Amino acid sequence: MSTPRLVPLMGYQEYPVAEMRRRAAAFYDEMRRRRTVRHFSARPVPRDVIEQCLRTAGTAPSGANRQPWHFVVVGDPALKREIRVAAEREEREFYAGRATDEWLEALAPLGTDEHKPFLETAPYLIAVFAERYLVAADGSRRANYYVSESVGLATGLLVVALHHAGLATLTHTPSPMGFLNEILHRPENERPFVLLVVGYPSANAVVPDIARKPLETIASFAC
Ligand code: IYR
Repeated sequence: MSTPRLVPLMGYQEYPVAEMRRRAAAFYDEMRRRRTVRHFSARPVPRDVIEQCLRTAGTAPSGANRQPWHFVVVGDPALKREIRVAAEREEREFYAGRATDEWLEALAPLGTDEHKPFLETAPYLIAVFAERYLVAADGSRRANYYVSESVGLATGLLVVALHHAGLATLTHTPSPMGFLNEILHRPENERPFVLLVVGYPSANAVVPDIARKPLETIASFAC
């Protein structure tokens, strides 16, 4: 058992209460503008911006600090096409029968269907993989902990970072997503988590007319 190595907390920044309020409100104003986008421009996005946003994703807290995530950035048109073909194959089955009527009814307000042209149009796809366990050199397995929670947090930070940088995203979850392991040559211990579509919205992008639940609905205070 190794002993913990503790160092002083260096990065923490406290603000006066008025400044705290201002920052919290300003950040909310920025985040409430975020919309999931399904109409992307083909305009190229600087790769270094994606890299920087991935660094932010990598700051997420994780179970036992295992950081059980891996991000594959796909910009190659041939790979994007392969992913589109495979995703649309699954989606066709989903919309034509695998989805329950109740599920299809829940999706109706979003106007989604099996056609996913954005998987080719958008300059980048980011396939997020969850590292379910680690494989040592001798083939033995080492467990990771709270993998979905950890990768969910990292993905959330990535979506925030990309929005903050001025890019649009779609959190896409073709189901099942096993084809991503094959196309992107990821090992068996990694499970596809989500496929993020990243780019500029197209000039004529439209979004569903839907609203966010108010604070009173999403939170209660036991104080
Ligand atoms: N994966 C399908 C269906 C879908 C499911 C949910 I839950 C959504 O919020 C949106 C879509 C698709 O991408 O069309």
